[in-house]
Amino acid sequence: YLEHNPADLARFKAHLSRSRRILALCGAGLSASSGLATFRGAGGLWKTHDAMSLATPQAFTKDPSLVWQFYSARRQAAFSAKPNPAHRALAALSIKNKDFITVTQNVDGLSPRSGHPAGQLFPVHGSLSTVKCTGVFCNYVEFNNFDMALTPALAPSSVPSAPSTDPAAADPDAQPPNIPLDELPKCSKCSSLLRPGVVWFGETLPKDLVKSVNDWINAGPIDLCLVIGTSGRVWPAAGYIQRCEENGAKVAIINMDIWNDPELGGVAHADWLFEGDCATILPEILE
Ligand code: BJW
Ligand code: ZN
Repeated sequence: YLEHNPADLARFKAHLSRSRRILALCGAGLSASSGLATFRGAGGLWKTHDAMSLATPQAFTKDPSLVWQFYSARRQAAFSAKPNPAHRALAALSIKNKDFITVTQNVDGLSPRSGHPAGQLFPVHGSLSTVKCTGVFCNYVEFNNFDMALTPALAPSSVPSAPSTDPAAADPDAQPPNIPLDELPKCSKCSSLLRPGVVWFGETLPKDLVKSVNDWINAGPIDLCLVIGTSGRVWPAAGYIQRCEENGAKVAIINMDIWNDPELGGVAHADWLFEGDCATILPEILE
């Protein structure tokens, strides 16, 4: 990997320079050096709650106050965060190569804000900057820019802080207050409860995006798949790695923690393993 095997880096760069069709699959590690917490491992806790268990329709039905406060804190954290050199390296490669697409599982909006061309970016788990109606017959979706608190009860001062990558900043005992249902965000069309415009476990990914990614994958041989800052455990996103390989792609994994995570998706097949912070590695290997 990077520091230890310069020959690998040279081989990677030679392959990259010959590559035309490239797919990057990104996860929370891409935004880690922007200060946003990942889901698994360090930083995967919000208050005493496991971030993964809050990202479900069941959690929202059971305790919408808790789940809204989690997402409100995440919205504020994402809005104040800045894109890092890894986002910018992907944006720059996209501008240079129109046959390069990025499938991101991240909902933080940092890739779009880094200047990543929209047509080459597929945020398959939705976005923190949209909210949608939970009403059965209402399809209301609203773009809601982050600096506006959704309701007074969710204003920054009333909401506990976002999950933090700094363990010292976390107060493990602090519990968020219980916000009454009628003080949570409501639909302006039908007054049902609004929810974050993200994809929870058990829900289908946005059909139009999935179709576009499938069409791109099926359009011909693929040269390279970059797996960046993701544990590769969540489907169907993780499946894109193998689908690229089946279409001929070589696989490069860029991850902080390759050796401590034996289950890391795709590792067994990878042609290159670059271990470290992708904000350092990507600008170096993609330049
Ligand atoms: C760094 C770094 C640095 C840190 N530099 N690296 C097939 C098999 C088994 C199960 C299923 C299957 N098909 C479907 C399922 C069920 C389920 C699933 O996948 N379950 C598995 C967990 C077993 N999938 C679904 O339910 C999906 N829907 C679906 O398939 O619909 C059809 C269907 C329905 C019902 C039944 C069957 C089919 C939907 C998945 C939605 C996931 N949603 C979330 C929440 C989004 C909203 C939010 O943000 O809150 O998406 S969950 C969470 O996980 C989030 C992430 O996008 C996603 C992936 O996590 P990610 O990004 O990989 O983060 P981490 O924390 O896991 O990893 C970070 C990595 O970065 C680590 O490796 C670090 O080492 C590394 N790192 N710092 C480089 N600086
Ligand atoms: Zn509605």
